[in-house]
Amino acid sequence: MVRVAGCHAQPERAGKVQTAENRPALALGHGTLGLYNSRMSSPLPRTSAPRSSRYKTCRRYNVPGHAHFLTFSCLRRQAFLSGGRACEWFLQALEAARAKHGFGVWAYVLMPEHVHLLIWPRRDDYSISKILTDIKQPVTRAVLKFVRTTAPSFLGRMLDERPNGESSHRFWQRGGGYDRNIWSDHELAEKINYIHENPVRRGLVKVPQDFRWSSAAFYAGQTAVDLVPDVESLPELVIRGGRACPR
Ligand code: NI
Repeated sequence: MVRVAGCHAQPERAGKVQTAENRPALALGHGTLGLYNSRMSSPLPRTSAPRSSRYKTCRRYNVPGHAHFLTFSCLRRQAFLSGGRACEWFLQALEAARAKHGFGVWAYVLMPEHVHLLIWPRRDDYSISKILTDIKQPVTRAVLKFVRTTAPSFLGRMLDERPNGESSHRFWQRGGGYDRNIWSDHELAEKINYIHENPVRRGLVKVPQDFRWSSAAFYAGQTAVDLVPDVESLPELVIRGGRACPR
């Protein structure tokens, strides 16, 4: 079995190690605006030459035929995805991006403050950056429109003030997040199960399929789901008891 470090041990951007999702609860709640500003204000320049494999994992690799394990977070890892409304907007955006770019969605989970996606671009010529933009941008737009009209006080939590004085409202953490190419069936199965077990590890549900905002229920045999994953394009795996296993 190939051992793969958990995604949260990986950096979201060069120079900024994304810490575990069990970051103290205060990061998710109230009055935390700006808590991580000092941490985030001095990332290493992205233009620096690759010096380590750790850096390399942050690059966008557009390799035909390979699945991508993507992880990205809400601004300052706030729990913007803890409500159903934002999750529904996310899945609508994912559905639209899937249709536009022609990638398969193999697995996903929308955790309160971060997202894991396992996608498989079917076209030879694709751009993970463009795919991510088309997934994330509509969510930001929908949320901002909603917040501006119904809950303007929430705008402060979405305010991203940069060290250079510029500021904007963001739903997502700046940067592309974390992108890993999947090279083996073992790793593929491991990542699918890892994704689905996120909410269980967090204590949000007892079993993966009980979490509404993931593809686990479909893997467990339920078909009435918000977004049907493209499992038919997973030829090398078998699903046993809701878990993916290499053949
Ligand atoms: Ni996670």
